[in-house]
Amino acid sequence: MRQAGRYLPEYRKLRSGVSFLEMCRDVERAVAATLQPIDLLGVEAAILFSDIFVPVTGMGVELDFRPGPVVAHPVRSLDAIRALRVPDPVESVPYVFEILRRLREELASREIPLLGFAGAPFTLAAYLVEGSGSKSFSVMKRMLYSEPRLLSELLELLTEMTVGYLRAQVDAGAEAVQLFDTWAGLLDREAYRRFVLPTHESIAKRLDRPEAPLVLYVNDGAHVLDLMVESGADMLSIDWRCEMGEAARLAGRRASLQGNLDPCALAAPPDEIERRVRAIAAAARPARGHVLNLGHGCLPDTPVEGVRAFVAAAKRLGEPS
Ligand code: 1CP
Repeated sequence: MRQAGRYLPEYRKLRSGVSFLEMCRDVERAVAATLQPIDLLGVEAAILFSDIFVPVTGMGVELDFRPGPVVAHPVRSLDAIRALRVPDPVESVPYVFEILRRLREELASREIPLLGFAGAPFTLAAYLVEGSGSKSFSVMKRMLYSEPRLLSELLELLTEMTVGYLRAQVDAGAEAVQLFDTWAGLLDREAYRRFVLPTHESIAKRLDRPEAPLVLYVNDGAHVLDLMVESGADMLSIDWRCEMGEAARLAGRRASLQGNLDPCALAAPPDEIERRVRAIAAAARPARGHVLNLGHGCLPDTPVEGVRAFVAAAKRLGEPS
């Protein structure tokens, strides 16, 4: 989840005077931003500071952040899709792998695991077709229903790119990788089965790095939890709307779970945060494994005190209540 970011005054200071993409390319600043939540909040894993759109810049797409991604020329035709390249990630975005190598050096002595990540093909396609974030992504959904083959071609290309990008992250030191499918939950089960599941299955199969587990997050995905299990991902990151007990029942021995406190619940008093953390952990007990986390990323107005209370409650989980 986005654990660095604008809710932290120290992040806003580090980010001042540069654009977001410049920050992602600046190895020193990106390493510092990754480490901030470890040092300031005591979280027990580090996630690479970058964005799901960084590798897309290497495909020949012109984009900017205002503050979310905005694509200069939305991709809506066969010609536009065929003009996209699947680059060698190490050549097109070398700084990502430099940041990972530097982080592994910094984190080794602290015994903090390092996560890499990528946007899932469907979510990247949604922004590329729509041109920016949207509530309903109706332009992308129009393509899905009126020109399904066009969308499939774009998804295949993005799947190819994502496999290479995640492999290169593991080779550079990522110890687990998380795939973020923020917008796949907009689809019904039939469309999800046709357009989303094959991309997850293909990535899980082709990543072929058994030493680095694949974590799959689908936002607003309560209606597709069983299809997330089908993907072959090692761990499912559960959206905050899902019932953890139900997820544990569906995943069985096939996948571990991560999640899933509502990030807005970080505004609650510390004892209420603790109560919720304990309820999530108890519901996850039957699961093959469980990593306590939020059920989506921190929002810019997240109270830092709430994040601290969450981390403290997590660390007290072994103790009696
Ligand atoms: O102005 C700023 O400083 C930029 C804010 C910001 C940050 C801190 C953006 C713009 N991206 C990020 C970092 C980021 N994004 C990480 C790094 C890990 C970390 O710092 O903890 C990760 C994993 C992401 C993932 C991401 N970006 C997703 C998938 C997960 C999710 O949150 O659903 C998505 C959809 C994006 C797109 C994006 N990038 C930034 C924003 C504001 C958005 C979403 C808004 C939109 O759709 O318009």
